[in-house]
Amino acid sequence: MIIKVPKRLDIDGDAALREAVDRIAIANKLTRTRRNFLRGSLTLGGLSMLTGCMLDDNASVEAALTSISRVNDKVQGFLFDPNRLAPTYPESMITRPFPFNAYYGEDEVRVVAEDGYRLEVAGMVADKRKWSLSELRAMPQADQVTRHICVEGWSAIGKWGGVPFASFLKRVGADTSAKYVGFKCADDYFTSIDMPTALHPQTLLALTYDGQVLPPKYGFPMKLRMPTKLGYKNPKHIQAIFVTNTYPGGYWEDQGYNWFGGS
Ligand SMILES: Nc1nc2c(c(=O)[nH]1)N[C@H]1C(S)=C(S)[C@@H](COP(=O)(O)O)O[C@H]1N2
Ligand SMILES: [Mo]
Repeated sequence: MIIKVPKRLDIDGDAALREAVDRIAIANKLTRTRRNFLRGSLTLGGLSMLTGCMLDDNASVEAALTSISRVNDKVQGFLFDPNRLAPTYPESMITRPFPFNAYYGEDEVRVVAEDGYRLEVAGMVADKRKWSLSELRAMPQADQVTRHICVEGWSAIGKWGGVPFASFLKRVGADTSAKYVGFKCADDYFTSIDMPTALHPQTLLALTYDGQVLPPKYGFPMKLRMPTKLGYKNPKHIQAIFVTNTYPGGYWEDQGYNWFGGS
């Protein structure tokens, strides 16, 4: 299965976290992956009844599964509560060292040079000016100590600081009635999120980790940090941000991970 809720997570005595994990588990039940979907409850016959099409070739099976998966994203978007906050923790609970993860090993971490770096902003925004890091650092900053949960079965508490993403979107004049915000990264990673999560008060355009400039392994020059979403939805090394109504998918999402990926 693709969305795994880590079983070894120590959630005793943390009711808010337990609830968040339960909500992810519920979302997961609603959103079976393509392979599980075929292996699991529904037969191809049942699927063709649901979609009203004859599923006699691979392309139409794929199309039917994609349309069902997109419906499940909508259900999860509906369940998402834009006012509910993810749990926060005291600094004494920060996991040290905080784990590194990417689709490559730590010896291949992308090192982006600060000189000449400019964040690109595109799509449905009024102001497409590029941003230097010092301009981003001059905006009001916030920080959070929250838990990162990776579908590979680990979780860790970390401290990130940066620009609340809602204020950044406001500043660039983003059309917040658009459906998606997409991210292109300096490695070959890319992902996208729903607008309500982009505007969530804990969604942070993170420039620091544990009070220091974000180190390369955690995504220099910036990552989008969302404690309401699983690890793979949190892009590191962001190069470009775009606002769109066209579904942008993502690196793992295009390989079957659930697109909403959150609680
Ligand atoms: N650019 C980029 N962002 C990425 C990834 C990646 O491979 N490349 N991996 C994702 C996954 S699966 C996880 S769990 C987190 C890991 O972040 P960390 O190294 O800060 O723990 O980054 C996410 N964002
Ligand atoms: Mo992950």
